[in-house]
Amino acid sequence: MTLITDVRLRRVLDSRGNATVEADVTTENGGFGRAKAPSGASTGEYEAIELPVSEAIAAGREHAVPRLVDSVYAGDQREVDEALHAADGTDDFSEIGANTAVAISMAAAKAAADVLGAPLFQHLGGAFRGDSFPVPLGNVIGGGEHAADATHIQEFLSVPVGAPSAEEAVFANAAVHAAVADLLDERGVAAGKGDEGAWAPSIDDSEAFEIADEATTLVADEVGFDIRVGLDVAGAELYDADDEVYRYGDETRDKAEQIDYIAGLVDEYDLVYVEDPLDENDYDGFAALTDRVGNRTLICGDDLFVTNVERLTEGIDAGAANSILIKPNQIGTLSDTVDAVEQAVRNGYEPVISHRSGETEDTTIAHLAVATDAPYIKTGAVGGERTAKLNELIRIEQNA
Ligand code: 2PG
Ligand code: MG
Repeated sequence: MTLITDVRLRRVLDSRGNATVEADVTTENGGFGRAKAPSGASTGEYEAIELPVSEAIAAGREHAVPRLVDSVYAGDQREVDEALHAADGTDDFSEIGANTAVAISMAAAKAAADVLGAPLFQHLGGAFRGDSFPVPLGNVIGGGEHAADATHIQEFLSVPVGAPSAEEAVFANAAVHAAVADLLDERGVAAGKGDEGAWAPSIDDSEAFEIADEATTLVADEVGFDIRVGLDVAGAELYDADDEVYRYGDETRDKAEQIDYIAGLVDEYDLVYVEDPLDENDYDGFAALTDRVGNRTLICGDDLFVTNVERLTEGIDAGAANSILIKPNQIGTLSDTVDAVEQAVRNGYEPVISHRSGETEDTTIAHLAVATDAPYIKTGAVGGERTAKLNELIRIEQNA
């Protein structure tokens, strides 16, 4: 009843003004799903390959569409995703592009949900979920690859761990974002915004810590629940492999110093979450840091694991990290994405469903986070392509 009858691919805009792939999947009985691929800036070395959009669309039309139309059921997500793998024939989607693959994979899921008359999260496995909701990680100050002349650490995140509902958590992050603006203003610091809508002032990381700490404390007092600070260090972007040091402008830290530095920050700022504190090849470093502070904070692998079950399994064996960032376009299909979530949960790793710095109004990740009962979702604090997901989370919470 969900046989795919048509797949259309087109070029549309993303939040950075770049082209991205949009897929429309139509099924018999009038099912329709539309999805768009996001795009990273601080991409991991081991991610599935994003092809230039025109190439990805041409290859998708030539190889993937004929395998799907009139032969695959949109409701059988594994069959859809196997067809995408077969159409591609490589292990990193370098033939049809992970951007085309992920857009079709997500659009098929939406078309199947449409035929069934169910919300996407239910179709994706949410029928037996409890009533907990993912806590949104809101990027409030940032730099790195997402903004020029701003902080070295890529993201300072507001984490409303004590929020009684997704709705209150979403508004708390927006309030922290506004409080940061006031604090910057008081200090006479001008700031534009980075790719994800976070403030991107030209201040050093220590000042950003002070401001993030103060803003979260101020808002926590106002709203009456706990809001903590988290980070995405994006360590691979700071790492200079030739000299084996992490570069923070003129300052450098070797591996041992980097581990000490991060462990010190966890204690000083009571950090609840630290993503990619070390380079994407450094399983040992991740393991050493997890051993030191993993009992009191999440150490999350993004570029380290790239939503890839094999890399995650290597990390589990090494004791590296205790959390994984989950980005469907890093691996190319929803089936591979859910496999990574399940492998994480089986091994006590917390999955964090995430946006990319280049986004669209697509809301699939909000449904994925709810469907998989993920404890966290990282999808910004403000900005239309970010609020699309946050508002969808509020609607899902209210069964609207
Ligand atoms: C990250 C992401 C999203 P990008 O590093 O976690 O915040 O950034 O999409 O640029 O990889
Ligand atoms: Mg990251």
